[in-house]
Amino acid sequence: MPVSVRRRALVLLLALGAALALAGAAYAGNGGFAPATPHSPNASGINDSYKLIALFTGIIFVIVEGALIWFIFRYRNRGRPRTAEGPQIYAHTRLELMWTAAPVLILAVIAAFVFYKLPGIKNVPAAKAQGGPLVIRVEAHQFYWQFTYPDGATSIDELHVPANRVVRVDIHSEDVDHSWWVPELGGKFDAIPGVTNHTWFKANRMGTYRGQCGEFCGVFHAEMTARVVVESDAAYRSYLASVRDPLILGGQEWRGVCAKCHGLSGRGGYGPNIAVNAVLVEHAGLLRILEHGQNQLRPVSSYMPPVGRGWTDAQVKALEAYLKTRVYKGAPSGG
Ligand code: HEC
Ligand SMILES: [Cu+2]
Repeated sequence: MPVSVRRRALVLLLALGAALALAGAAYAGNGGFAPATPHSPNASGINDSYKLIALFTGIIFVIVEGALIWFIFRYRNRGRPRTAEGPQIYAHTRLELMWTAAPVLILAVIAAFVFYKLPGIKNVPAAKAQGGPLVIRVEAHQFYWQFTYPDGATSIDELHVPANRVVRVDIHSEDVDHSWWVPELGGKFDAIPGVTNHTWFKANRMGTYRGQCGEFCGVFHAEMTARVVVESDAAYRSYLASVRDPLILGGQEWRGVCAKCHGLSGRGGYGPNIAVNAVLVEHAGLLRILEHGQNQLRPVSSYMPPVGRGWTDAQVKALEAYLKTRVYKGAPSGG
């Protein structure tokens, strides 16, 4: 191949590569370069800090890369021999002072701004007028989120809260490390066994906010999505009443916990077909699997975690009610 053709092919390849690399960003929201639009004061604080840092780094990027390109053209070779020495320039005191002081000033501005914003991001507001924050216990499990409300009700993978209410989120893990993250409602917080982390939010707009486990936690990590549904006070209260119904809660448990591995109808997927397995309707056996997992196949090629560790009686009963009526397809034993 002649050199010019080879060079053109290289340029074309690089352009294609760049187009591919940027395509994903272009299709994402916000042009893919900015964080999700915040809908909670703490998320706004994070977003403001991001913007300030992006402003400085953006300006520095343009200046440095602009100078680089300018120098490449302005001082190009022009047929001089490779060994020709350029002019030796040194000691421009004012310039040297400027490029020493400017970065120090920029870093000081960024640090001051972030420390000024930090309390508003980190500290849970007292919310005295609302009778204190609404406290939600978030439990991370392989591979679902469990939410416990102040009245003891639980829901799986879907958290409901009233709009404009300060919500304190207490984050735990029952097995391995996970990470709680709903970008529109604030930062990312690790869920670590034996440790309780706290964050908060106050959603200023009704709607559904999507979250995702932010820490690789096993085979079905990608299925560990959360939805935060922000709604009116009345809708929130009726939701709390609805998950008291064992079939509603049981359905959430089936879809959010078991079906991710065993398939929606229980006919198998990553886990075996269990639709006809009598363990589903046998209290002691089911309880043992929920608490200890199930790993009999040797060598262990597939793994069932102890998915029901820490479940309350009401939760186990709800699952049993659902399994009995909606999942189990075995012949009735007739006693
Ligand atoms: C992370 C994937 C995963 C999840 C989640 C999961 N299972 Fe399993 N399950 C498995 C695998 C894999 C096996 C086979 C394990 C083995 O025997 O080695 C299994 C086995 C079983 C068995 C067969 C037990 C036996 O002795 O034949 C039952 C019943 C069962 N699971 C029920 C459930 C129920 C109920 C849930 C929800 C509460 C659930 N599983 C959640 C992966 C999963
Ligand atoms: Cu996880």
